[in-house]
Amino acid sequence: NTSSGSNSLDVLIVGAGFGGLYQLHYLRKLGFHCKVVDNASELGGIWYWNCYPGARVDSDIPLYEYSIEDLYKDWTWSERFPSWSELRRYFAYVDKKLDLSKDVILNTGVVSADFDTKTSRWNVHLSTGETYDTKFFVLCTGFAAKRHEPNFKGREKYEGICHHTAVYPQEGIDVKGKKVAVIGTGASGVQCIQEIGPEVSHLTVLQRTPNLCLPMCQKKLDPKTEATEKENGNYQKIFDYRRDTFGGFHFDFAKRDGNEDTAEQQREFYEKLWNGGGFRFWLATYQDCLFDKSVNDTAYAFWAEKTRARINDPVKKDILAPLLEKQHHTFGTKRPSLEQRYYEVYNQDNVDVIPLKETPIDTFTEKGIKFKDGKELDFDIIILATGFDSVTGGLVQIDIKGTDGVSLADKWSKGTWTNLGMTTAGFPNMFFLYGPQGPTAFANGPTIVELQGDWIVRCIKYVHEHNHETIDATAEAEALWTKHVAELCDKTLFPGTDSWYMGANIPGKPRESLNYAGGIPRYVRECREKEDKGYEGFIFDKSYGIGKG
Ligand code: NA7
Repeated sequence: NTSSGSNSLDVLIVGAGFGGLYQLHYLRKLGFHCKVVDNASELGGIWYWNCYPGARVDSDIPLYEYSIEDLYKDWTWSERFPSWSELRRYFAYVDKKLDLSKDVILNTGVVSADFDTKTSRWNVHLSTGETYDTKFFVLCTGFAAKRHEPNFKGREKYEGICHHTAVYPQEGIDVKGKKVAVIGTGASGVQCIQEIGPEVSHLTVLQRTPNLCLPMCQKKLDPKTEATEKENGNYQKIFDYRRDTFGGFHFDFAKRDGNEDTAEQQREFYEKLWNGGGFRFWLATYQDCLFDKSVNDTAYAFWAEKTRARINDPVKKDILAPLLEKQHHTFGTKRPSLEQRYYEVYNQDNVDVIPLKETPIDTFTEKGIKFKDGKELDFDIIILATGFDSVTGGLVQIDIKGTDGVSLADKWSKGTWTNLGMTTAGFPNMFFLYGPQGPTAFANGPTIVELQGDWIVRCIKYVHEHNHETIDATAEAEALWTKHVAELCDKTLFPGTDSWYMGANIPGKPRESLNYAGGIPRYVRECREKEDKGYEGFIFDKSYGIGKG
């Protein structure tokens, strides 16, 4: 225990989602005095905020849950891809089992933090005006903690209801019989559109880029079957296996290239992946699909054929699922979303789609939106499904100052620098997970927060047991890791697509690979190697000038 007063901690953790609660549980078990701080009024992280109609997870059960403490044994999911409300109930269940809430400070934001070079401790300032001092500072803010609300002209004039999906009212909005616009067709837009389409009087979807959606193949789960699966050890097998696959799923890329198969074999293979549902068509496909454009083209053409067949109107068909010759981006280099009845919704007479690249928004008006072609549409409700300042936004929105007084936002203003995707030089005893330069983008949260979480917990334990005051990444190691992440990405097709993986969804954000593209097993091995060499690439008890020898 390194803390001394009531506001003195060993570890302050930001975020009460999967990542933060995992840290709390294991660090507390080791005897550390910890608190989690979160803006929300309940546990759940992303699942607290994202309660828009149809919000649900896109990883199959039991991938998307904790593998620890036999929690799975007494919890039964009702659907293969659970909704936000079921995930919220899951968090309440985990809370009860692990007795977490007593160490969670809710309804409270972390506003700023600065490292005191005299005491080698972090001072963390909360929205309540309180300050905590802590030896370790662990940011578990997730990859989507800062929403992106584009600066639409005239937004303030609009008098109807307008919400971003990430701050959708907890009590919901009655959309029945209303004229609604949804801007954005990422995962949030797709889920919301397919849910409200059948309820509203009119829905207008404003699409900038088509989403290359895959069939979710949702199904209700039978509790008896699940109980048998658990008894047979199949949940545990999946938990073990997810750590060994590229993306943390219970399937992996095929160990062959696309052109090893004939066109007929390819088709048969794609059909199988397609019918399996979920991300199989993305992450269990040919191993070179995200590397070789000619192979990727075969996947795209298959996707377009399948999808176009579901859309009746020829104009909507071209907007939503363009042919290969007119594709906006290669398949899988933007995260595909899983859909249930998304394309069928567009066959309803009351649902329109406007392609924003051809018909851009001019301004919001008092009653709706005016387009550059002069058309004006009135809406009772406008839903902004415009995504997030992903991966780094949640970290840099907190004013964190390191050893030389430079803020994290300034350090990363022209590009992100990390060592192992969990630390950054000049910010000693500070860790983050499910963030930049880790295997965040393809994978699912629980898998990553357990793997990175274990590394962080072991590192904190090591620092403590070896009586070190601080651990800090070296600038050299960080430069090497950052280069390594860029090189891995450059071999793939990802750099060619504007996506949040590349920071390209936010105006002015540096374009770079925010994601480690080497897959989970390689990532874990690389982190473990540094650890086994006594934390190679890190420096202990560095002198930071003032107050130190
Ligand atoms: P995404 O996937 O980033 O989607 C945001 C959507 O909003 C996307 O279609 C964007 O179009 C669109 N967008 C963004 N800015 C604008 C402006 N200025 N005008 C019009 N349209 C815009 O966020 P989600 O919330 O859907 O999903 C985030 C992740 O959460 C998802 O990947 C899952 O992992 C879970 P664009 O494609 O950039 O042209």
